[in-house]
Amino acid sequence: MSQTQVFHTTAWSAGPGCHGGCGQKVYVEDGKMVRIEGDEAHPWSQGRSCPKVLALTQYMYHPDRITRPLKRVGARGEGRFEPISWDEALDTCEARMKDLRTKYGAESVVFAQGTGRDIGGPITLLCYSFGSPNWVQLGLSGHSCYTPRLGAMKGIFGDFAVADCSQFLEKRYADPQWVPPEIIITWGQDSTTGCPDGFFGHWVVDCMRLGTKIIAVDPRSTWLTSRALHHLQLRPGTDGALALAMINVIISEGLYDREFVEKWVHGFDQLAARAREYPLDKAAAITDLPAADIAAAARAFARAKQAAIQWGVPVDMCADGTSVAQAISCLTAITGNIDKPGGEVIARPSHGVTAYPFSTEELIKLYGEDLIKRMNEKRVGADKYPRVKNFRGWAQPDMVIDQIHSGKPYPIKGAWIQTANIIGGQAARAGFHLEAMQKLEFVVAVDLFHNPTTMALADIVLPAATFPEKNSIRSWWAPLLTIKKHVQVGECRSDWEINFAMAKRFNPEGLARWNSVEDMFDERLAPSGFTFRQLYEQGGWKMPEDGPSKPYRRHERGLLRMDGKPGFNTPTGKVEVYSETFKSWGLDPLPQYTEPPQSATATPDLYRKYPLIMITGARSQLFFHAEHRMIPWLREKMPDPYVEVHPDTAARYGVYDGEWVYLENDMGRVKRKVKVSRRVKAGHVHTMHGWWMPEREGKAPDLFGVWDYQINKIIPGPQSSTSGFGGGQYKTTLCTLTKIEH
Ligand SMILES: Nc1nc2c(c(=O)[nH]1)N[C@H]1C(S)=C(S)[C@@H](COP(=O)(O)OP(=O)(O)OC[C@H]3O[C@@H](n4cnc5c(=O)[nH]c(N)nc54)[C@H](O)[C@@H]3O)O[C@H]1N2
Ligand SMILES: Nc1nc2c(c(=O)[nH]1)N[C@H]1C(S)=C(S)[C@@H](COP(=O)(O)OP(=O)(O)OC[C@H]3O[C@@H](n4cnc5c(=O)[nH]c(N)nc54)[C@H](O)[C@@H]3O)O[C@H]1N2
Ligand SMILES: [Mo]
Repeated sequence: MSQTQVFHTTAWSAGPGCHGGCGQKVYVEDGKMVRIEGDEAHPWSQGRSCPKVLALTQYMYHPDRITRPLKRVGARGEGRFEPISWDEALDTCEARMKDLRTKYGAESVVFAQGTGRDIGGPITLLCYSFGSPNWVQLGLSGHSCYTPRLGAMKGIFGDFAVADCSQFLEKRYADPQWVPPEIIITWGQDSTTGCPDGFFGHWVVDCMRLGTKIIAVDPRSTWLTSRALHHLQLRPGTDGALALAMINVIISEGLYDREFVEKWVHGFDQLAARAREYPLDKAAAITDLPAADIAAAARAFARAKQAAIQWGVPVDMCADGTSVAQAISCLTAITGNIDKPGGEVIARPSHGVTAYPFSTEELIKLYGEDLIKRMNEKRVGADKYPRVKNFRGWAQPDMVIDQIHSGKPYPIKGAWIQTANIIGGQAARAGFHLEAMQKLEFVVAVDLFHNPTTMALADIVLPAATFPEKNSIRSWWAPLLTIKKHVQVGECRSDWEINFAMAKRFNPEGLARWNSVEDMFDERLAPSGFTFRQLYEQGGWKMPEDGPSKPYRRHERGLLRMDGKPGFNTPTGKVEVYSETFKSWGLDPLPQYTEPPQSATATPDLYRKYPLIMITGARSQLFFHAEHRMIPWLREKMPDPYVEVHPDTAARYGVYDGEWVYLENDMGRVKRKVKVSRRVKAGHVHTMHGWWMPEREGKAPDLFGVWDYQINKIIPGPQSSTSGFGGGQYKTTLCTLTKIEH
C-alpha cells in the first residue's frame, strides 16, 4: 500500500483562485494530491476551509486543465492550439516582445492581471524588467477594487487599516491585550462569503460569538444582514451620502472622541462643515433609508467603546469610490477607533516583507526610485489623474483599453495577461474589450484553463501551477507565510517561476544576484531573520514581533513615521480628515458624494426605460469570479446563472421562479434564470458575474457561450471618477427584464 504523506501549506491562488491566506494540510500519495483539509494549528484560519479548496483535487486533475505550454496554430479565435516545449514558448515570448519593444517602445506591451491573488509580485518583476510602465488590471473599470480604498486610507491615516479581529496576535482571541469590537459595520461586504483582501471572513463570526454586534450596510439581505443590529438597506451607490450623514450626526450630537480629535485629527472643522451639507432628511432621500435608521446606526457606532468597519468592493464601485472610502474612513477617525484593540488597526506587511507591492513606497523599495519615477513618464493615465500618478504603479484601465483601440497617444501592441479573464469576467464593456484587443499583435496568457480570453486572443498560453504545486511567500498582512510545493502536475509552473525566467531574459544584469526564485525569496524575507526554507521548516508562519507591523497605538510610540517621531505617517503627523496630500495633488481634500452615473435622478429618461437597478457580482462561496464553472462538485450546487428578483417585481413583469429571461438595456441582453427572492428590494435585481459555459463551443464567435451570459456585456464604461480610481458601474447599471418568447 502506498504511503500517504501530510504537508502543511498556505492557500493563495491558483486553485481556489482567492486572495487566500488559509492554512491547509495537503495529503499526497505517489506524488499526487489525494485530499486537502484546513489546518487547525494555523493562526489565520484555525482549520476552516471553503468549498473551492475542498474541490481542489477536481480542479488540479481536471481533464481540461492546461498542463503544457501551447501555441496558437489556426487564426485567432479558431481554437486550434498545439503543445510546445517550455523553451520554445519562452523563446517565442522573448523574441516577439523584444521585437515590439524595438519597434514601438517598451510601453507598447501591457502587463495585465486580474484581482489580487499571488500575482502583484511576479507581474511587477516582469513588467519592470521588460521596461514597461503599464502594469494594469485591464478591464476593471475605474480600477474599482481595493485601490480606491487603499488610496483613501493612505491619504487619511498615512497607512492602511483593517478591522481588528486579533489577527495580528499570536494567541488570537485569547490574547489579553485584545477585546472584541463592540460593533463591526460590514459596509458593502459579505465577509463570510468572500474573505477578501487579507481578511478572513469567519473572524467576524468569531467576534459575533464573543459579543460583537453588526451594523450591515447592504442593499441586499444576506446571512450577516439577517443577524445585524441595524441593516441599512440603501440604494446602491449612495454610500457616500450615508457616510457623510453619519459623520454629521456624530459631530452635531457631540458623539465623537474629543480627546482623540483634539490630539490626533487634522481638519476636523472643515470635515464638520462638509458633513453639515448632508442633514438626515437629505441623506434619507438620496439613500432610500429612513432618517431614524441612519441616526440610530451612527449613534450606536459612535457610542461603542471600540468599533471597526470592514468594507467591501461596492465602496470602490460607487461613483468617485476613493471619496466614498474617504468618508467612511473619517467615521473611524472621528470616533478614535484607529490602532486600538477592537477598532481598526494599522495594517502593514508582516515584518516589513513585501510579497505583493501595495504602495508606491513598496514599489520603490523593490525596484528603485529612479525606475518608478521613469515609469510615470509614459504610464497610461498618470498625466491625467494625480492619484494614478502618485499612488501605486497602476495604469488606468479604462484609458488603456481606449488606447489599445485608438493607438493614441502611442500604440499598444502586446499584452501579457496573467490571472485575468478579461473577456469572460473582469471587463465592463466586455464586447469593446474584445474588439480592441483583437488589434494586438502579440498576446500571452498565463492560466490554468482555457476561457473566453485565452480562446479569443492568446498566441501563447503558459500553464500555471495551483498552490500545492508552487513555492511562494505571503505577507498580506500577518502572519508572514510560506507556500510550499508538494506536488507537480504536468509541466505546470508557478507564476513566480515563469516570470522570473522571463525577467532574466529581459534584464539579466538586474537579476544576476539571484540564481533561483528561492534566492529572491530569501532576500525579501531577510527582515524576518529567516530564509524561505527555515520559515517553512519552523511551521510555515511567523507572527509580527513588537514594532511597526504589530498593533497597538503605534502613533503614540513613534513606530509609524520615517522620522521616528510620534504621530501618523501623514504630512501633518495627524489623521488627516482634511487630506493635505490630496490637496497638494489638486484634489478635493474632503470627502464628497457623487450620484451614480445612471439613476432616477441622474438619467430620468433612461430610468423610465430601464427601471431596475442591477447589482452584480455579490460573491458566492462556490466560485471565484469567472472560475470553477467546470468543477463538478461546485457547478452542481449552482448549475445556472440566476437573477434575484423580488416577488413584487416578478409579478409586475409576469415572470415566474425558474423561468429564463433576458436582462436588457441599450447595450444588449443576457440570459438569466429567475430566482424569486426577498434578498433584493423591489426596485433592484441582483445577478452574479463571470458566467460562461466551459461545456459549450470554445472557438469564436461562441467563445463558450460568453455573449449569452456575460453580464459585463451590458455594463458600461468608462468609469466615473475624478481621481481615476473608483466608479466602475458594476453595482448600479440600469436594466429591465424581458421574457424570452419562443
Ligand atoms: N459584473 C461584475 N464584474 C466584475 C465584478 C463584479 O462585482 N461585477 N468584480 C470585479 C472585480 S472586483 C474583480 S477584482 C475582477 C476579477 O477579475 P479576474 O481576476 O480577471 O477574474 P476571472 O475572470 O475569474 O479570471 C481570472 C483568471 O485567472 C486564472 N487564475 C486563477 N488563479 C491563477 C493563478 O494563480 N495564476 C494564473 N496564472 N492564473 C490564475 C483563472 O483560471 C481565470 O481564468 O472582476 C471584476 N468583474
Ligand atoms: N468566493 C469568492 N470570494 C471572493 C471573490 C469571489 O469571486 N468568490 N472575489 C474576491 C474579490 S476580487 C473581491 S473584490 C471581494 C468582493 O467581496 P465583497 O467586498 O464582499 O463585495 P461583494 O460580494 O461584491 O458585495 C458585498 C455585499 O455588498 C452588497 N452591495 C452591492 N452593491 C452595494 C452598494 O452599492 N453599497 C453597499 N453598501 N453594498 C452593496 C452586496 O449585496 C453584497 O452582499 O471578494 C473576494 N473574494
Ligand atoms: Mo476584486
